[in-house]
Amino acid sequence: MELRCGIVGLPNVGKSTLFNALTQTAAAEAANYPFCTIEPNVGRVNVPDHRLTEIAKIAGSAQIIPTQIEFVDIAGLVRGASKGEGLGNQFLSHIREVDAIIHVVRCFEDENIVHVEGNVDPIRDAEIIELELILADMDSLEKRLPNLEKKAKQNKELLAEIDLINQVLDVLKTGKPARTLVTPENSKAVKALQIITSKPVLYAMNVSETDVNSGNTATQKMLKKAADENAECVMISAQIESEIAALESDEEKKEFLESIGLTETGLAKLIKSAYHLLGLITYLTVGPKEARAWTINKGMSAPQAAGVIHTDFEKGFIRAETVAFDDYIKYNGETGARDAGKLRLEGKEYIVNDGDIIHFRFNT
Ligand SMILES: Nc1nc2c(ncn2[C@@H]2O[C@H](COP(=O)(O)OP(=O)(O)OP(=O)(O)O)[C@@H](O)[C@H]2O)c(=O)[nH]1
Ligand SMILES: [Mg+2]
Repeated sequence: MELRCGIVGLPNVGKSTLFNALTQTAAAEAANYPFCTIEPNVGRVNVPDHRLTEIAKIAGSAQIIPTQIEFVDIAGLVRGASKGEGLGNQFLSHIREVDAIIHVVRCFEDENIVHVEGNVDPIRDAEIIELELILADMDSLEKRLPNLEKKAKQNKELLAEIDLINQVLDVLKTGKPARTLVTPENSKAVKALQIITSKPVLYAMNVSETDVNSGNTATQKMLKKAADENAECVMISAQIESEIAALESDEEKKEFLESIGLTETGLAKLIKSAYHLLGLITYLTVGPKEARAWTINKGMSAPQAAGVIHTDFEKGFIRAETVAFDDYIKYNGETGARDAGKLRLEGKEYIVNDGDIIHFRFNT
């Protein structure tokens, strides 16, 4: 289960700078002219998790395997994109299948960096992007309808999909994103429509180095907007992130962060937010061969969590031998935890917690 995030925003707001820093590659060209990114860039990064290092040390694991997160960087969207303005619209297809949208808004002043709308105003910018995404979704759904209606004459099962599309279109026509209509009951069906505004959104406010701790008037406004929408919002400095990415060792990175009054990288912040936004948690497995992290949905039962490793684990599930991370550390590993009565034998009904260290027993 790999988490995928698509990065959207106006041109020149710092999407590629952020993407580069996140993926620590120079694959996506970042440059001071709008539409610098033409092809979408896909990058995968390891999800930093200090717990893995700690349990690997105790268990003497030969290898550490973190979970990964994928970022897709596309060209900036502009006002009128849905009518063919700019380049961004044609790349929206690259983010139809992501799990979440990272919407980068510019909250930094810099007269040397062209702002396509003339001045810094993240609320206006966010509304432009949202409207373009709504129009793109409407266009995509309306195009599908005639064909579906034709097929539905033979295949009545398609009627439900048509009905859902019409419901979504009604919402989009009022200028609201499709996510406002998503419920636990319809979420799967809506997801299958592969539209963009149904996906949860995380705003990344790109600020200058000097504002990264306390923000500015633009970030205050954005925070309020995000709160009103129940969206996640993080403050990040793409510039700082790229400086951090250029540093070699973790030690240097930590020192640099501390010197500017930060405790974690923007990447860590973004990932935390994305996990929170999507209701994801991590459980761990450990042994002499490897210490490994697995991403699952919060609320998954032990067999479902086992199924993320292998479907056989789910089918043949017997029990989950579980130690909480804190106990694992406190009692110096599995044996110590067992002796202290902290190794639990959990059954089919067990709901996995974040940081559980699990050994699955199963039949094949
Ligand atoms: N001062 C300042 N400049 C930044 C910051 N983030 C990005 N820039 C600069 O802004 C310019 C555009 O950055 P990109 O990352 O290419 O922007 P983009 O959003 O990917 O733009 P498109 O690909 O054209 O949509 C580059 O010259 C960056 O160096 C920042 O936090 N502060
Ligand atoms: Mg770019």
